[in-house]
Amino acid sequence: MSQGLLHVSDEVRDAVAAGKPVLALESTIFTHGLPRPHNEELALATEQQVREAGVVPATIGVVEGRPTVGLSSDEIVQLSRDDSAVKASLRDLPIVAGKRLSAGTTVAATGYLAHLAGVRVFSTGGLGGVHRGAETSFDESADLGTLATLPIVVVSAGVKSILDIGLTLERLETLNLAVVGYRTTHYPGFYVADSGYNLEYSADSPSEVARMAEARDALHINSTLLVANPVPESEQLDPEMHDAILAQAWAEAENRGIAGNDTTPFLLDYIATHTQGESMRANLAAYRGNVALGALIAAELTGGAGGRP
Ligand code: PSU
Ligand code: MN
Repeated sequence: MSQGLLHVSDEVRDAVAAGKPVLALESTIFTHGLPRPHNEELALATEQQVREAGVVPATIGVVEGRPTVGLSSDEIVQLSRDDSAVKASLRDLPIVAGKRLSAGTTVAATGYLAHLAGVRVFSTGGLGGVHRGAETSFDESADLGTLATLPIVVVSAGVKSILDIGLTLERLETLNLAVVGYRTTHYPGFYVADSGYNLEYSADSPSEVARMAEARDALHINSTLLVANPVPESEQLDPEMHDAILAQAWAEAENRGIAGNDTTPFLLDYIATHTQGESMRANLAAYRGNVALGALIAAELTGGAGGRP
């Protein structure tokens, strides 16, 4: 289907129309988040994981200017290998479309396109948030403001500890973004199960999350329900190692005078390099867990895997 510019694959369109469960997945994770060839392996394995759960995967990105909900395997491979693919947040979509560029979509852009296509649940790794020093840099991800306008469910493993987690949680409150921990009231810190910050509420099952989303919709509240799903403790980055490496990474960034938009890639690269792959392992485990939970929530919201009888 093409509703004008937006392309929705036949499989996703048919599943949405039939009330079958669909799970949205982002593409920045494989265009910009992970090194090759892990990136395309992960993207394809994730689609397979969703299918095995009886849910239709809707990987979302921009292919040669065309925003697409339900990328084909070939398109996923193409984007994964494309050096010229850019990272597109919501504000970039018209520009990349006009310029016929290919792009990985951020949480903001992916959530927006998912909602346009009628997809209600979206699993990602880590959300964007408020950067340290934002009180002078104003650097806050557009993910937050955008999710405040989208009545969907987003499952993440929290935000990375390179962000200012306390300020991020404050902004979520200001923006009316509800956050529930999945079986925990400890807000997860992406690489680690517990960031040290607490949440007011937890949800104990996919059906409880679905009830909250249905109540939100019944009340015409148009903001995302965020589900914070911790990486399993057995697969987290050792918290002591995590804290030590993060402190070193910050010190090194300051030493080298790294600032602004270069800070995040530098810190992530430093953490990856100095944990001998442990952070990557935790990253992948967190993502896998979010995809599994998102599939269960999508199934609950449509009356079970395979859709309503
Ligand atoms: N967090 C991560 N890794 C990522 C991202 C977030 O741990 O790759 C990506 C997501 O796509 C998120 C985006 O939506 O970065 C946020 O970027 P920005 O801060 O530029 O809005
Ligand atoms: Mn930013």
